[in-house]
Amino acid sequence: MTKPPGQVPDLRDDSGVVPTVNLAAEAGRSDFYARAAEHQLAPLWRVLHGLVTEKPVPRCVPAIWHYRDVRPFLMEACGQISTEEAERRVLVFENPGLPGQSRITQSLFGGFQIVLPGEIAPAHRHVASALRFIVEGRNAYTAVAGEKTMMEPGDFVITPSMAWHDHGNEGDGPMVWLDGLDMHIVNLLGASFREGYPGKVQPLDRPEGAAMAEAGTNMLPVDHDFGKTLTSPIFNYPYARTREALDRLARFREINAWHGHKMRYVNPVNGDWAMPTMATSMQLLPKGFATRPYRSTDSTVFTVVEGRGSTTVDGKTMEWEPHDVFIVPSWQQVTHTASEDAVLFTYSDRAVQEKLGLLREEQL
Ligand code: 1HN
Repeated sequence: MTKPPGQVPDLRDDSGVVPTVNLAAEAGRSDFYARAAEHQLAPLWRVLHGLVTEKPVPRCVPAIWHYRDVRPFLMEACGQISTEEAERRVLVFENPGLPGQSRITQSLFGGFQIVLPGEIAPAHRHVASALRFIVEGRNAYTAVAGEKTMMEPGDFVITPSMAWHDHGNEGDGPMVWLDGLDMHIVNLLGASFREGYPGKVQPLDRPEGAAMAEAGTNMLPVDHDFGKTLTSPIFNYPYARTREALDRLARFREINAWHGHKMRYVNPVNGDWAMPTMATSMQLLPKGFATRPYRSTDSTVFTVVEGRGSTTVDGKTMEWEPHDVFIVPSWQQVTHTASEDAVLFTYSDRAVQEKLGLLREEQL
């Protein structure tokens, strides 16, 4: 590449894209650029191809966090700060391509939260939606919009936008879960609000199991209005049921070459994803199974529920085992191989991309 002379800046944007303008002529335009900049005006032709790329240029990179490395830091965090002081004691997964931004992918947040026996994470609410995917521990609850649910490993739990939520550990061991949030999407749109509850916990005005009775049996009460929300009324999808569904599927159904046996979590009221912004799924990869190459525009967060195996993203291989968390960026070719029967939970921004007509995928 010919370097423009003097004070004219390098034309490559931070994705490495070079525009089509005649670099030799750029020097003669620098005075114009400088005067335009004083009026908050900038030439599109210097940035066009970096703004509108030929194909996705994800800022996030393939990455893996091994639970054996992360868990000691979670335990150490418990000695550093209480849940009360922290509000939420979470270690954030920072994608190495997006350091210092609390992003696990370009659009999503991911972190591991730890709650010790007797601790309460106080009630608050926010526009951002959250998912919890339980990693370790028992006898801890989350209360959401007046109803409590106990959480077990492998459960997928939803906190809808603006629902009051607090968590507590009534067991005798630490409770760890993966938090996934859409606040970067909310913030992009300038739509964030949050509030603390006036009190440590919210009042419980619905019995435990109410949501499951109303919406979790493939039937809905005829006299109930679920309102305008796009979030599933089921706020705990227990692992026992998910695992059984995958098992039953695997017994008779031909396996999908790109996904293994993969099921998505659905909102029983509208048939769409369980959450309006974050698509969530669980897949079973039988021992010895290797998927064919696949790519899609939704950068995806994976966590391993059971089993061992490896995932290759554009030629880079990551070996995984239970509770590891790894990332497959947008439009990068992925294959998975299971060395034991493996179960993987995923979340991504696919639910947003579908609603906006942006999602592309390719089965190779
Ligand atoms: C949050 O409210 C929770 O309620 C967890 O447990 C993680 C990360 C960022 C912002 C809010 C929770 C969060 C969070």
